[in-house]
Amino acid sequence: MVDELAGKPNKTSPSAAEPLVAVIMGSDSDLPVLRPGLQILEKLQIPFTTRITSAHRTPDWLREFSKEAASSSLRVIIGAAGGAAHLPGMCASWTTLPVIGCPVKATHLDGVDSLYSMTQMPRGEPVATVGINNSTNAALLAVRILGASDLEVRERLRMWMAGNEKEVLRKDKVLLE
Ligand code: RP5
Repeated sequence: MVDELAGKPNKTSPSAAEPLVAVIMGSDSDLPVLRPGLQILEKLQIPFTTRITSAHRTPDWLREFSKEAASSSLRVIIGAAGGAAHLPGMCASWTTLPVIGCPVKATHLDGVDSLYSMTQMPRGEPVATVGINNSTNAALLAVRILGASDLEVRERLRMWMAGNEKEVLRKDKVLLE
């Protein structure tokens, strides 16, 4: 699956000289779950980077990445992992940037293990956790964080939400026909 990453929104998205969001994951097997979120970031023109930073297979790399993140262009980190998903929690302990956890359904426990690993972070190092496999909400939360200090991003998000509203109302009318 690593080949699939090549030339895709891996490393840095095409429009992104300076990524604002990092989407880090425990394994390339998490990538399919992350695709919808990456598409949202692309649609809303948020420069992002994707990296594989396994907490247990490449702990030194995760530490290095997390420690350097705040002094780079990055403003938000999305951390996705399955199983005993300590990736975003460990990342949060090494950075002051906001960390969003995206639990991945990867084991016989259907992602509940990952959800609890992220949402049950002990006090001190928060991980803002979204629903299991919900990379869409992880991306949208990242956009909202960026939008809090960027009017243009906020406006793009507002238009995206207005588009959703229009679409649901259109479907509602279709049901009546
Ligand atoms: C976690 O273990 C990864 O985030 C992934 O969700 C899960 C399985 O990883 P692979 O065995 O597919 O690499 O670390």
